[in-house]
Amino acid sequence: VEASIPEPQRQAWLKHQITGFEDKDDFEKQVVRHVETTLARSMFNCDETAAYAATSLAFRDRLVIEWNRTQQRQTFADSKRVYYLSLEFLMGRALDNAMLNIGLKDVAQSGLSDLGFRVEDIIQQEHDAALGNGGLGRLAACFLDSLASLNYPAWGYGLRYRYGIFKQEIIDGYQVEVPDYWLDFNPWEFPRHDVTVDIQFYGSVNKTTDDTGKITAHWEGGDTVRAVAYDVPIPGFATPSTNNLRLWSSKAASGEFDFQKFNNGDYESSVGDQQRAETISAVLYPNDNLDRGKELRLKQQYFWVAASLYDIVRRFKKTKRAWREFPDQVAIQLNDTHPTLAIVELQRILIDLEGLDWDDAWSIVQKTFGYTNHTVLPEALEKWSVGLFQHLLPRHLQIIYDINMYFLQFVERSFPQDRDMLRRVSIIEESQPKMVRMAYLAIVGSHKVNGVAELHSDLIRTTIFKDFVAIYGPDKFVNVTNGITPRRWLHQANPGLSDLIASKAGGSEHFLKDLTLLNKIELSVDDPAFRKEWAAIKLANKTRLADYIKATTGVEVSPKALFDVQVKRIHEYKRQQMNIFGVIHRYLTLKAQTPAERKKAQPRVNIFGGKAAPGYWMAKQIIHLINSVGAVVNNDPDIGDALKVIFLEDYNVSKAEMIIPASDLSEHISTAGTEASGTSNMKFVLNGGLIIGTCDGANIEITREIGEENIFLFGNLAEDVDDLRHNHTYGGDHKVDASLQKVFAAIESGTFGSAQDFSGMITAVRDHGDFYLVSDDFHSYLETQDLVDKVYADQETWVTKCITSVARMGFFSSDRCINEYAEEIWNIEPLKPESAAGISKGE
Ligand code: AZC
Repeated sequence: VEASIPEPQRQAWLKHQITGFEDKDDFEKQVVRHVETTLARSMFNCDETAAYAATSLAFRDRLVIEWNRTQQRQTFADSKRVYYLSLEFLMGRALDNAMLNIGLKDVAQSGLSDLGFRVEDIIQQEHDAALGNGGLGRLAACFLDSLASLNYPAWGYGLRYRYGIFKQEIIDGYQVEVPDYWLDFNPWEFPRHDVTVDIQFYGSVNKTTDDTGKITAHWEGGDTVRAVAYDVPIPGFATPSTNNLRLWSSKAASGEFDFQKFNNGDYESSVGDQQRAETISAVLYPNDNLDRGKELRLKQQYFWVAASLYDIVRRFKKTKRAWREFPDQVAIQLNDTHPTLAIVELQRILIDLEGLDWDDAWSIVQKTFGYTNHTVLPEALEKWSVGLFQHLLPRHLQIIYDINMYFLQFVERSFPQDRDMLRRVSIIEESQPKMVRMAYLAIVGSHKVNGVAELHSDLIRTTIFKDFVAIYGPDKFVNVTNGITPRRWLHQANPGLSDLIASKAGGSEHFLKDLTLLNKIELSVDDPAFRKEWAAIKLANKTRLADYIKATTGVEVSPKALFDVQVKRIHEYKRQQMNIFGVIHRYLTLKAQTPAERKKAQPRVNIFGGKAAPGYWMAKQIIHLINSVGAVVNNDPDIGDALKVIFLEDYNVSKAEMIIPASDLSEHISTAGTEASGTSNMKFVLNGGLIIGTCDGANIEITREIGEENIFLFGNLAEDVDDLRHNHTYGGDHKVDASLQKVFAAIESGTFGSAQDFSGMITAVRDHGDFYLVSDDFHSYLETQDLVDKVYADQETWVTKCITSVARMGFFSSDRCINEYAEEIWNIEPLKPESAAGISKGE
């Protein structure tokens, strides 16, 4: 490519190589330039918003230079790339992350200070990029950070929603949803109006036969919608590698509105096509762990998958390789079943458009894809009705039927005696109406299927995908335990602790790239000076959160109290209801005590945060109860500092960065076997908090790593859940724990407002089978909370547990996790820039 440019031109270009700022002076110059020229402002009207914009643009300039180089390097190297397809990327803020990953935050800090700003205030100006619901979307964001930091040639592909996850307001104790319009000013995206793909929907299929008798399918007619690429640079930490996240936005293929209709006075429908097309990427579906089967969602999925595959195939074809080499150049990871149509789409491209034989094409497809499952909850497993498919994607339905036919023939040959097997594993569920089971399609079309923590991977092998293990053998099903990026979740969120750890773990930030180096701090566990600093950092983080609580809720909490935090999406399986029942129990106990006894109690602040899906009635009831309990408890003069109950509005990534470092105890208390992994459990422990939790998800591996003396486990085990549930319904009367009955009695007597408002939560436990085993686990939960109080009273023991736990958390870096994917599933190698030693002081 380079050779095609004449020498004089090349010289002219090379003479003017752009460089980013390197020092403070340079940084200030760039900020001033952006304020004055890009933003058309001056020092007289540069407010914090403008200072944020200009700072971001100065950093963006640096990023873009490395981003271009990285892309060129990857193109020249022409080695295998991985494409991470995710309908959600919960990125949070970008500026702080860019400053730290590039290693120039201190430069920005002093530069901004010269110009009259505080870097913390500037960072706060940024709107979160909230293109995700919860764990699944945040995992994708952590993965992008690791992929870039480890120099893997990798692209993310997603949708550019105009509205991310809604903003939550709490009004009179109820959740109210407000749209999150976040694109007003977003310096982190680059529209690529020249990178577009036209995507087809509806229409019909015609088949033609050529002279040789070969049949070809043609998908014709229907609607076309245009996908436009928006690229977001993803900086690696302490490396120049900067990867690309490509998000697709939808618009009308024709581009203009209908003049004919306009002239005829039909103003509204003249822009109708435009609006209909733009609807596809307009909003993120706000459900976490729930599949609603809405047509627009399937449209989103195909739109995004087809655009991404077109892009990937286009890039591959430029290399002029033979098709059979495709899997040597391309690995595609499916983040849950949302992108499963990519399997069908690639098969369609290969057989309908590129003329390959079915078998050759299918072998390429299977080698290309890997599928990650994130849940065993039946209500979250995607199914689409055959009728909807037939209407929207008629050719894809035919291909799915063919995939299924060949698959079932294979199963029948292997298991001739098990007739029922065919019905059980068929990609088409013979229900009324017939449904396409997306998880089964994803398994059949991939070479590896993984769960996200050991227990979860065991569960998928032995329950929901059991038959497929029999069919394909055990090697296809692997575990890759989730991880988190220590850059955002320690270095960025908790700079005080990060610096303290750096001082003990080799004196540099290198531990952020090799998190196992954390173990060095265990040598200092008895060092009084270290312990004192440790405690001071936690207190400072708690004080900052207490100030925030005061500012946003008006409630005064003491930073000396035990901060007990449960922040995550509100879901019955995550059991926030059990937590608030426990809080009520604590309140009733305190009320029954004398003032002298109350004085001796361990003061607690119970902090909740999280969004309920707008249509999830029970989750909304839980939010309402938490707020109602808070309103009573926080204003009860008998109680004072002994107990406070806080609901923090609009939990998101940037709030998590403040809340997590301030916790003493966090709750990960799902019914055993329901939480696939959890990732905030890892974040809390990494920030020096302890966990109260069930034997579920990654809690189990956290326990193995940090030692069972450092975690408060309670409750029934996954293996007993089925029997317990069965007993609730069929085992005679279901006995509700006595202390839980007292809690119910208090709610029903109107202690927290109208009893009727909360009757659903009570009857679910008492009368409707208690599916999530709240009653079964309640006693052991309370006992364990009492133990927490006792241990916390002895601060020396507590701090020892915290330091020891952090020291042993090295395993949970998303770097380890990504390396496992790279080796076991993708078969890709890092592509090191010449100067990987890099642009940061980190290495
Ligand atoms: C979540 C799981 O509930 C959570 O346990 C896990 O840590 C996370 O994925 C990342 O793997 N799942 C989802 O958010 N959604 C679905 C559909 O599984």
